[in-house]
Amino acid sequence: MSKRAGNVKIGKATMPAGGWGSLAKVSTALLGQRVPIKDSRLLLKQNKPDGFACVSCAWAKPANPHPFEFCESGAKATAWETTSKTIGADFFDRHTVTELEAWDDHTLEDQGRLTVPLRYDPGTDKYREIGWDKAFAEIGAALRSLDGEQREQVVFYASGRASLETSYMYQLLARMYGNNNLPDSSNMCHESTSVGLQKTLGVPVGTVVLQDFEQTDCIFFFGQNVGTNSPRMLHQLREARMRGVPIITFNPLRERGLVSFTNPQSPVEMLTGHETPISTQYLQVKPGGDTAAIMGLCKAIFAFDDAALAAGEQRILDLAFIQEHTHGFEDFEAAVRACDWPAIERESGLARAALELAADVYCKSSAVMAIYGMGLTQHREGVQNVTMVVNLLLLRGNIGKPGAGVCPVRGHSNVQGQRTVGITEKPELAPLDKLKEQYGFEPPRKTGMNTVEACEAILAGKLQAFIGLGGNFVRAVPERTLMEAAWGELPLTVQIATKLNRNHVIHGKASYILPCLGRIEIDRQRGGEQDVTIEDSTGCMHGSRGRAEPVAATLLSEPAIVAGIAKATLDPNPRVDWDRWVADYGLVREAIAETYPDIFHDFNARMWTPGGFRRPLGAAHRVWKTDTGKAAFTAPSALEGNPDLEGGPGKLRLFTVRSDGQFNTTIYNYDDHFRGVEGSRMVLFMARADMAKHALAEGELVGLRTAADDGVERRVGGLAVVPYDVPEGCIAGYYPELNALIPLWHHAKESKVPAAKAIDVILERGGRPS
Ligand SMILES: Nc1nc2c(c(=O)[nH]1)N[C@H]1C(S)=C(S)[C@@H](COP(=O)(O)OP(=O)(O)OC[C@H]3O[C@@H](n4cnc5c(=O)[nH]c(N)nc54)[C@H](O)[C@@H]3O)O[C@H]1N2
Ligand SMILES: Nc1nc2c(c(=O)[nH]1)N[C@H]1C(S)=C(S)[C@@H](COP(=O)(O)OP(=O)(O)OC[C@H]3O[C@@H](n4cnc5c(=O)[nH]c(N)nc54)[C@H](O)[C@@H]3O)O[C@H]1N2
Ligand SMILES: [Mo]
Repeated sequence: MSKRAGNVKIGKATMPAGGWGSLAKVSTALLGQRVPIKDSRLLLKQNKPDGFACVSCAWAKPANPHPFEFCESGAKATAWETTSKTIGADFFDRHTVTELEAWDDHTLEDQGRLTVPLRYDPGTDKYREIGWDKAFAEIGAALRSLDGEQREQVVFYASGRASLETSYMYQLLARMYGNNNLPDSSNMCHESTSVGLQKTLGVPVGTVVLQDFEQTDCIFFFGQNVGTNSPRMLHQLREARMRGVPIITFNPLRERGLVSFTNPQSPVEMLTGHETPISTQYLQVKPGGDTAAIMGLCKAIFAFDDAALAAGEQRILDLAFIQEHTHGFEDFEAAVRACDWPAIERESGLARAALELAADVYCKSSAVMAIYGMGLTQHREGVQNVTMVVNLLLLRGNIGKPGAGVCPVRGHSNVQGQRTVGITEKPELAPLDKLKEQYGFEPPRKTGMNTVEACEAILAGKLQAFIGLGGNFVRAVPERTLMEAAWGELPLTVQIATKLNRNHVIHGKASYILPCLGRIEIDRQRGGEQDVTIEDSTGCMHGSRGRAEPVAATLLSEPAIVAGIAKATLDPNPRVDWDRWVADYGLVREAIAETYPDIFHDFNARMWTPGGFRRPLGAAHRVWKTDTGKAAFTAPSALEGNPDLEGGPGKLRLFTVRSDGQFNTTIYNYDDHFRGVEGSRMVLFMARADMAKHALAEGELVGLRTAADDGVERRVGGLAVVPYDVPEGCIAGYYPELNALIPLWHHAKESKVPAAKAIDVILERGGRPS
C-alpha cells in the first residue's frame, strides 16, 4: 500500500508565480481530494470578512479583499481539509500500526479525515475505536496519577493552527495542571523573531501593516519564498513594483516567485502572460551569510555618510532619530567600521560592489521595509540575523513611520496568535498574576520546555506524556532517527488531529488520537453555530466562520476536546465552567479580553472588523518597551552563521526548503512546479560547478552524511542531483525528508530554533565520501 515517490523528472519551471497557470491546477487539487462540488464555492469565502480564515499561511487579510482572496497554496489547503475521504475504525482494523509505519507521509494523510477517537491496542498492534467519554476519562486518570514533579514532565505542544479561543483554553489547562511546558511550532520557526525584536524594539512581532505597502519606497526581502509560502503577498509586492518601488532580495536560491509574477486578477496579464518582474536586485547570499551581508550594507552606508559629511551635504544617517530613539549606536558603529570587506565578501558570498549598490538604493529611499522568513531565523545566529535587520532599519529611522518597518512573515495561520494568548514556555511572557486573580489558582512560575528541550527530555527518557494540539512533532523536529526510536518509550501520547500522520504511527506506550473539526467546518454547539478568531502576521485579529458541513458527525471541536481533557484531569474550579465555554465561544473571548484588556478589549464586538483589529504595538509609534526605553542597536558577535559545524574542503552547506506541493509535513504531491521538479522530493539542488567538481551527472543518486564529530551517524541516501542556480558549495533539499541530518544541538543560540538552513554535510556515493 505504501506509495513510493516515482522517478524524478526535471524540467523547466514554466509556471508563472501566482498566475492562472497555477490557479488552473486548483480544480485538479479539489478533484483529487473528492471535495463536494458545492464546497468548491467555499473558496470565495476564504479570507473574507464574513468567511473563514485560510488554514494555510498567516499573511494579512485585507479589509477590501480581491474577489478571489486566495492563492493556489490556500486552495490546496482548503481542498485537503474539506475532502470527503474519511477513515474510521474499519480502516484501523485492516492495518496494523507496524504496517502503517512503512507508508510515506503523503499516503498516510491522503487516506482522508480521521473520524473517531482511537486508542492504541498493543495486543493487536492496532488503533481501536474508543468512545469520547472513555478516552477523556482514561487520559484524565493517567495525567491525574502523576505527582507534582512528574507533572513537570508532561508537554502540551501546539502546532500554530488552532484558534485564539482553543489556544487560550489549552494554556490554561497546562498551567492549572502544573507546568509551563507549552512549546509551539513557533519554537522551530519565528522564535528568533520573538526574541530578537523584543530585545531591540520591545515588541515580539512585526510592525508593518498592509497600508505600509502602499507607502513604502523600498523593500529589502530576506530568506522568504513568497511564491510558495505566502503567495497572497505577491499582490502587495506587485503593486509596489508597479509604483516603481525597488525590491532587493537576499536568497541563495533563485526563487521563481521572487523573480516575476503574473496577476490572476488582471485579465490582460492573464491573456498575454505578461509578468511583473519582482526583484530589482537579486543577491544570492550564502546560507548563514545574512549577518555579513547586512554588515556590508551598513559599512557602505557609513561610507556614504562620511562622504556626505566631508562634502558638507545632508547626512545619510538619521542622526536626530538615532539620538532621540536609540541606544547602543556607538558600539554598533565601531563594530561595523572594524569589520573588513574581505571578511564580509567571504562570509556573505557577495561582492562588495553589489552590496554598495543595494546600500545606495537604501540611502535614496525615505521609507524602507524589511521582510523576512525562515532564511534568517533558522540559523545558529538566527537571532543575530534578526537584530541585524533592525540595525539596518534604525540607521535611517525606518521603524515607526508610514511605509517603513519590519515584516517577519509568519507560517501557520494562527502561530502568532497562540503566543499572544499565552501559549509560551516562558513564564515572563504570560500574565501569570492576572491568571491567578482571574481564576484563583497558583500558576506555575518555572520556565517550561521549548521544542528542543522537549526533544532532549524525550531522548533522556524523562517525559511522562506528550499532548499535541495539532502538528506532526516527530516529523518536524531535528534528529529524526534518535527521536523516532525514543518516542516509543513515552508512557502517554495524545494527538488532537485532523489527519493521520507519522506522529500517530510513531506513538507512545499508551496512545490516543482525538479527531477534531477543522476551521473550515461549521462548528455547532449548544449555544448555536460558533465562530473563532485568529491573529495574522501583521498583528491584526480576525473572526472566522466555518462554512462546510463537518465531514463526520462524530468529530468534536478543538475547544470541546481541550475542555474534555481539562474536566477529566483538573480538580473542579468554580471560576472555569468548561461546558459553558464550549457552548458559547463568546464567553472564552470575554475571558481573553479580561486577561489581556489592552489587546482584546471589546473582543466580541470587534472581531469582525474588516481587515481585522490591530493589537497595540508600541514600536509602530516609536514607543520602545525595552530595558532602556529606546530601540537597541546590537553589535554582532560573529560574522559566520555556522561556527559549530565547520565548513571546509569536501563539505557542502545544506539548507532545507519547502515546495508548493507541501504544507510543512503534509505532502500534497511530489511536484515542485516553481523549481521544475516532478515526481520526487528526494532531490538535491546543486550548482553546476559543484556537479562538475564531484563528477556528478544530472539525476545521479547520492547520499549525504552530516559533518559532526559527536558520535551520532546521520545519513540520508537516494537523493537525485538537480542542477540549480545556487551558490557554489551550497546545496538545497526538502524539509521534512532531510531532517534526519540535523543534530538536535544545532540550533539558534538564544531562541533554540533548529538551524535547518545551514547544515554542513559530506556527499557520499555508494556509501563512500565522493
Ligand atoms: N505552500 C506552503 N505554504 C507555507 C508552508 C508550506 O510548507 N507550504 N509553511 C508555512 C510555515 S509554518 C512557514 S514558517 C512559512 C515558511 O516560509 P519561508 O520562510 O519562505 O520558508 P522556507 O520554504 O523554509 O524558505 C525559506 C527561503 O529562505 C531561503 N534561504 C535559505 N537559507 C537562507 C539564508 O541563509 N539566507 C537567506 N537570505 N535566505 C535563505 C530559501 O532559499 C527559501 O527561499 O510558510 C508557511 N506557508
Ligand atoms: N528541516 C526543517 N525542519 C523544519 C522546518 C524547516 O524549514 N526545515 N520548518 C519548521 C517550521 S517553520 C514549522 S512551523 C514546523 C511545523 O511543525 P508542525 O506544525 O508540528 O507540523 P505540520 O506539518 O504543520 O502538522 C500537520 C498536521 O497537523 C494536523 N492538523 C492539520 N490541521 C489541523 C487542525 O485544524 N487541528 C488540529 N488539531 N490538527 C490539525 C494534521 O494531522 C497534520 O498531519 O516544522 C519545522 N521543521
Ligand atoms: Mo513555521
